[in-house]
Amino acid sequence: SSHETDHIFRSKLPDITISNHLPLHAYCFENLSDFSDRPCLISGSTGKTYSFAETLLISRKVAAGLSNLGIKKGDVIMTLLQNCPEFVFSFMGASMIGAVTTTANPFYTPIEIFKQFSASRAKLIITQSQYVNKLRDSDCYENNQKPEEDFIVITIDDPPENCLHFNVLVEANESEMPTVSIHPDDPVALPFSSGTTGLPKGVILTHKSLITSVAQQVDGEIPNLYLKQDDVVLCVLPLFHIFSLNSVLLCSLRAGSAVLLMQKFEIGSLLELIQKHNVSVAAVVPPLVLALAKNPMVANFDLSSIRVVLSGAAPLGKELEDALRSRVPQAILGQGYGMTEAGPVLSMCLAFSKQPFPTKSGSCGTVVRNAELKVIDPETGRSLGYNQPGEICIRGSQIMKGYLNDAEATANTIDVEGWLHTGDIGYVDDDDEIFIVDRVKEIIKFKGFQVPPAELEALLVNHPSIADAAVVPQKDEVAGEVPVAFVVRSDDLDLSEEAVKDYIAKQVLVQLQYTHTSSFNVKNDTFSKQS
Ligand code: AYL
Repeated sequence: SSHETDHIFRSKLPDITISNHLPLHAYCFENLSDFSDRPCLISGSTGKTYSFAETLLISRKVAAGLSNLGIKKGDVIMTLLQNCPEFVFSFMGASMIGAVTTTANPFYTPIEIFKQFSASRAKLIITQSQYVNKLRDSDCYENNQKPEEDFIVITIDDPPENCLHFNVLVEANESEMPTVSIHPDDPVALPFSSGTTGLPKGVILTHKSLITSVAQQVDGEIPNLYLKQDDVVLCVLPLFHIFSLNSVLLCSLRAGSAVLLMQKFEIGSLLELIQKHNVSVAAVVPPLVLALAKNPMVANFDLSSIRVVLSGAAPLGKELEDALRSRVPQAILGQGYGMTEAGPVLSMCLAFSKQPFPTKSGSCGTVVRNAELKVIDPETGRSLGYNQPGEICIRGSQIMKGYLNDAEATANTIDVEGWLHTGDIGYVDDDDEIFIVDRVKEIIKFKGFQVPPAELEALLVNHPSIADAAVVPQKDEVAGEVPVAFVVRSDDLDLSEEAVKDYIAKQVLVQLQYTHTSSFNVKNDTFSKQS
């Protein structure tokens, strides 16, 4: 598979100059003077709005505040937050002092949080008071796993004992922010992902990778994802996941669009907020498309402000896309295809462009500009041409620097020529549109979230009465996929299914609470009637 014979796919849009020499915060706020008084962040629950100028100022104060608490360049902070303005101030503030944010799911169990916290060596956690108990859970500290160093806990609401209020950050004097020199290859975000195999690992995303990815979407004369200053972009997908962090938050900050923050997904308040704030761009995952397409409540609301629906993180069926189209006929529907390790966006629908191209339903878009994509035969590694399915590989400045402290996993994912191997099987059609048809990696996608089978298998075989276990995906109408475990009992022939479920539920997040309501409703309201 000599690279001279590689068939390389590229965007239909020309390459652009990307300011990826800047630090991420400087890039995001680079054009701020054009729209400094426009709304930047809107809190869905309180209606409170922060302008771009206010968002920048508060982020600077938080940067100074973090520095006052001893956070230095290269240090890691953890956000354990639902979507809220403080998430944005924390992430941008950390970037300003060269610190790195690892974003964790607040619905995680104490053990899962602890694993990410200790692997990332975070020095400070910013969270909500309701989650502080999870940080004190002693179960995690078995086997001498107790954190070596003390860590600071900050809450955005009334702080429990031994925690600080977020105000200590916001009240800092921004002029006391230290000047740090940031290199484009310095890390700025550390999301966790299991990639193509094994357990969750820290994914090192640098200033250069995130800037490149954002620019590939929203920069240039003809942006691939055209966001305008009068757009209101829905941020209901969690910011701890790279889809929302990158394609919603960072892209909107760069483009000058307002971000409507929703703490959690609930169909009624979602529809109300779309109508009230005239949401024009909605980033969604397939289970949310299902709710919007099928929930009867949708008929009672005016969704005519929506001009773009961007679905990503899991396959979107053609039927579902068509069902949504009948609900929002004025909107352009399309997909983005990403992977945390890829920075994250590999491809984006070209109907979202400032000069829209015709696109097909079911496609994941076209490879982003300033990047190379190839499709290889998984057996031979040989690169394939149009319409031939194989493993999708991507190369460009947007991809991760590597996995944290895991050179082996990094080398297994990014080859010596710089190609990142996704573990996804797809093809590129005659119009340069990408279609994903299968997956060769060990990952289950539950509502767009990763469920690493290796993690569940490791927990299962740890049970004294389980000799062996295998976890596989099963198709599910609402969640896309759900994990199913096959278990071999060792001695205890009475070991019940319920006991195994309880044992797992104590250790890992089993059902994501904020999507639970919706799947429940959708099941009851529509499937029984319509299918
Ligand atoms: P991770 N269609 C099918 N599968 C998809 C799609 C899609 N549109 N998008 C992601 N996947 C699967 O790290 C695929 O298997 O990132 C991929 O390797 O949690 C895996 O999910 C990666 O899972 C965007 C749009 C980010 C999407 C994303 C993806 C974030 C998911 C930004 O604009």
